Amino acid sequence: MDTQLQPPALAGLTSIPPLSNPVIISDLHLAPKKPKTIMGFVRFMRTFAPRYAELVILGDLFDFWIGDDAMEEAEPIIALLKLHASTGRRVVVMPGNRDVMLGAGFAAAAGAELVRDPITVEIRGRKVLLAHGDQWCLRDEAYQRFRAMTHDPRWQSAALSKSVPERLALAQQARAMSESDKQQKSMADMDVVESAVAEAARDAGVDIVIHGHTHRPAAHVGAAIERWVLPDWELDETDCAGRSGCITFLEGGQPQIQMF
Ligand SMILES: [Mn+2]
Repeated sequence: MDTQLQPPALAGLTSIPPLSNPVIISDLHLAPKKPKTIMGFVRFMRTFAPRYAELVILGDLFDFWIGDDAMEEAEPIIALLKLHASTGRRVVVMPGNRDVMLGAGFAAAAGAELVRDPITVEIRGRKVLLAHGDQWCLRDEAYQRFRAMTHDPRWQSAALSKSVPERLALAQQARAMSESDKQQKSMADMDVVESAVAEAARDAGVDIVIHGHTHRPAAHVGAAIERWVLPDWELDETDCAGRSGCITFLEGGQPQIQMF
């Protein structure tokens, strides 16, 4: 089998070396139709990311990803990541739901460490569970069935064996379905189930979880398990002022959300 077409679900690392001073982002949803968000990411990569030893992307960097054999459109973004990695900084990428098909070919091109979702990582001496977050949106049963399908290595292999135009058509279909679906669901339906996050944290032996996906940036720190939610990036919508941000860490491992 062409290694580039290895099912992405089997391609990610299950453990990585500790992170000394990471900046974490997620949910940029980069796509050609989002020029301002792309420019925001370019600025971030030139001015902000270089202050940190590691760049960690917790899913949905891209609005869609149909396979590592069709990444021409993303070349400028991949080149930015590769340049960053070439300066001795680490780039860690976890696939999300939109870009669940990010695989070993992408990771090699970007100079990135591709990781599984979720993964336990030591950050500034503290063990942290990192995840995209959609696995805990358990109130949406239809979505969880769809998620199980798209994370199945056999489904992924079958999808990757289709032609690029076929895959593009399927991705557009899935996208349209999810958009019409979303309009019928409440915000609560689409948020994570706290007890499921806490259970995953306990299983991993950690007391802190960082995830994205829900677009509801917040620090939930009252309970036994701290849950930090990353901001999404949206600089193109005309009906909002635009938002983007990240999570970084103080010495001792205390996270902080930064919006910009
Ligand atoms: Mn997502």
